[in-house]
Amino acid sequence: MNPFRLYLVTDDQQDLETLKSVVTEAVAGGVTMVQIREKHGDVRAFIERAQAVKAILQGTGVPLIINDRVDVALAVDADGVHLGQSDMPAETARCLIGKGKLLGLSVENEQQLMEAEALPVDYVGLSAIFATPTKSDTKKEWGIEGLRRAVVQSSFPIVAIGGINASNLDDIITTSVEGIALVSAICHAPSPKQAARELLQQIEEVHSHK
Ligand code: TZP
Ligand code: MG
Repeated sequence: MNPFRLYLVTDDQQDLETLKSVVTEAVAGGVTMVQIREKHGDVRAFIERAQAVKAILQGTGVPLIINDRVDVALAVDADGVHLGQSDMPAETARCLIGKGKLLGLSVENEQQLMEAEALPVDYVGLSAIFATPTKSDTKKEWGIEGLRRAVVQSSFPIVAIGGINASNLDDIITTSVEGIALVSAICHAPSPKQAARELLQQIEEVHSHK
């Protein structure tokens, strides 16, 4: 099973109890990977939240990815790390986490996408496909055509992120992208379980017509 298919990225504005219930429901709904993304709290809170999510994912086969921080990933023995362009260099992160862990990198333009080809990463996150209130400092919108070109160009699996929801998912999937990552479409849904389940069904539906 492709682990990138439906990739949940958590909302750091949600408190610990909400985070736990969102992740529990999203996994029940079928998400294939979970990234803990913390932008505002301290490192202790980050570790506490990562440990709580790790406990939920234990035994499910759903990998746990830590955003930005290799130290937190090592501290909780996560399955991988997702780096931004201003985080630790990918080569350094790979040395620290070892070969058996997943390493992802966000790319914000064509230059970074090309440079990633030489890096020891497992997948690339294309940021951002569409403008989104969840992340206000995105530099570029790849759009559907930009995503399509990137999928052809890159030798790595591509994960699309930014403004993705049920209304634009069909267009995203027809680009043959390996995965989609979402925050609000799952974390802010009335039922994260139902949202994940419906998104997954929609993805499978589009694939079955290709
Ligand atoms: N990186 C690029 S856009 C984004 C991140 C973390 C946020 C995506 O959130 P949403 O709510 O799925 O648009
Ligand atoms: Mg980051």
